[in-house]
Amino acid sequence: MNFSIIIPIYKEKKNLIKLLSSLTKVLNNQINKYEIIFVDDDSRDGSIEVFKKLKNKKIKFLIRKEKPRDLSKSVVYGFSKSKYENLIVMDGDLQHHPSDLKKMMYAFQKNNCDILVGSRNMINNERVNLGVLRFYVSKSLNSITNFLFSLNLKDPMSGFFIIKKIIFKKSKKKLFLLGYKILLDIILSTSNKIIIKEMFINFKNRDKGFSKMRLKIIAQLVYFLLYKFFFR
Ligand SMILES: Nc1nc2c(ncn2[C@@H]2O[C@H](COP(=O)(O)OP(=O)(O)OP(=O)(O)O)[C@@H](O)[C@H]2O)c(=O)[nH]1
Ligand SMILES: [Mg+2]
Repeated sequence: MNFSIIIPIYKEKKNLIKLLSSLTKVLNNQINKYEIIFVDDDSRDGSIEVFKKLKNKKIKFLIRKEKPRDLSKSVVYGFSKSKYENLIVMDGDLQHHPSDLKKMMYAFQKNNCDILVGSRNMINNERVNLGVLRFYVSKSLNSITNFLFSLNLKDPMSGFFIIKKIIFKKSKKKLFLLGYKILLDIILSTSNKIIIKEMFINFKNRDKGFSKMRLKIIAQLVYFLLYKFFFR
């Protein structure tokens, strides 16, 4: 199997070297047809310098100049530049660990699913590693989402997943494309019946850099859920 790994980043310079080294280690041991595409929303924090020094042709660094910056649009931009048939999305701040990727790629292949979601464990606050308030807000939004759209997903808001490119292409016209929830956006925008599997992943606190999660992002999510509920 072949994979394009899309990593949206905004001011993540402090995490890039560590991420690249653990990610390439996992991938080189696992598959030979892969590429890693970083989509930087014009961070201007020196991230580009990290990539200029690399001589690995499998790693691409794209700068998205469009304003305002947006995570979903960055991911889709990365998708549009990808060359392989299976797409992986993960965060660039090491909260999603490359070691989980190995298990996820294996499960994706074995189950022959359309989407494999790396789910944070929302049953137990300790394991999921979110702050208490954020944990309960996320958990409530998950329940509301499952109820509104008749889904049964443990973590529909996850930013760590593998998807067949064909499924993304079929959903493309209907995408809402705003904010953080590109996985849910794709799931709600495809009219075909798709096979989704979930797998628990480790999710740890961010060590370096800073969170871009803001109240605005939650507001965008509520707007997105309402829009999809009424106009899907
Ligand atoms: N291209 C792009 N990437 C973004 C944008 N906002 C966040 N990101 C990246 O998307 C990933 C997730 O963003 P985070 O800020 O870590 O969000 P989060 O993981 O939900 O929040 P924390 O748990 O607080 O870190 C990281 O790799 C960010 O650098 C954006 O507007 N554009
Ligand atoms: Mg993060």
